[in-house]
Amino acid sequence: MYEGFESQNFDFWDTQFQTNGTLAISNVNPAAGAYHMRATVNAVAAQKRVCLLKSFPSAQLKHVQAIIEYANGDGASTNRLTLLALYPSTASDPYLAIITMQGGKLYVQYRHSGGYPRLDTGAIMPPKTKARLELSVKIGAGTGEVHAWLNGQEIANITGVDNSVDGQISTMRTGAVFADVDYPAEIVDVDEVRIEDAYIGIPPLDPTMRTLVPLVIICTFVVIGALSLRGKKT
Ligand SMILES: [Ca+2]
Repeated sequence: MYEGFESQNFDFWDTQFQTNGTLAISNVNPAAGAYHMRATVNAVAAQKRVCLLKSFPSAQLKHVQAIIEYANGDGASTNRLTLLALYPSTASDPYLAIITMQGGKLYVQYRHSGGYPRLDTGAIMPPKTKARLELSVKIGAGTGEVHAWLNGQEIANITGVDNSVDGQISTMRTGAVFADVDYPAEIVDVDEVRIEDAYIGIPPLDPTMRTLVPLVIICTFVVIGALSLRGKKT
């Protein structure tokens, strides 16, 4: 499944969370095409959830990716901003895996054996910079896996995961999936969302544009050809 927001609506998505913030279609600096999603997070002392949720048929293995940019960050670095997440079918809030930015660094937190261990990936995702984030979860009772990538580089490779207690993978979320109580005002831009059954690496940008452009070129030549034929007859 692919979503590039070129339809200028949220029809692709199942749920919009706008707790202490707003979601909008924006044409300011998209990653590809002309439009993207902009989550604006308000500077209030409360938890924030300003994100989109997509459901899909439950699966043992799922891979999601998006091109994401955040504007400000949190200088104090004590507050977390979750940008990409996969959830199970039997519980709506406890996640299977999330990619979280804190103080410009990326962390992966995941369901494992009744808890939620947190991995410091050591990877840096600076503000005002587009980053392709990818997250992959495989369900298993001790054979599960969690992987994450930043701009094509694998930053988390976690195996031996016990994450089967909550059921299969059935939804994903992106945007400001979660921001802590004291997280400051923020803007999160999301484009080029892909939900796949396996790792696909870095695909070309905006497949809708790639089919449109050759079509426009072909049509232009047909029209020019028709006009020149008409010109010869007279
Ligand atoms: Ca787009």
